[in-house]
Amino acid sequence: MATKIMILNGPNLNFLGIREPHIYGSTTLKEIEASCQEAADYLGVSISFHQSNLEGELVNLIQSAHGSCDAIIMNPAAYSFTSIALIDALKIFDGPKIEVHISNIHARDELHRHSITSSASTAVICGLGPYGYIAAILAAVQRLGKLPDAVPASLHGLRAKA
Ligand code: CA2
Repeated sequence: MATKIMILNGPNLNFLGIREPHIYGSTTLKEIEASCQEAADYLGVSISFHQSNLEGELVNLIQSAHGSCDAIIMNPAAYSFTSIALIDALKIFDGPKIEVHISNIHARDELHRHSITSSASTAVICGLGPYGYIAAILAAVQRLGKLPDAVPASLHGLRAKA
């Protein structure tokens, strides 16, 4: 059966690329979804991509991943700093859970610095911009044992652009 990854996005991320581009860049959530789909197609895995402004809806989605998805990638946005409900829901899920933040939360102001949901995550990726989602897909597939630990043979000979 194909590997299934659920990608979740928390409150206000539907405004990515539209407001505050100096912090979050100019890429929209639709464009991030399209590049995640492209990466998933390339890897031969399937993704479902969601955004919700509602904490309970995110909890329901995490619960629905139990038994139906192999990994969860989540940008909990502001709920990163407040949500015990998301922590409890994440603990129910056995597979890899990768938390993503577009900005480097460690370099942000006091309010946006201390993610509590990361304690229930396998790994946290932050500060890479929208590429963080692609890095998270690769990491989730690797954690599931479906990509090698080292540089895959298919990348041997790959060179960065001059
Ligand atoms: O960097 C990230 O991905 C964040 O999770 C984004 C959250 C913020 O609270 C975290 O500290 C870091 C905020 C998402 C709000 O999204 C907006 C998008 C455009 C304009 C305004 C807010």
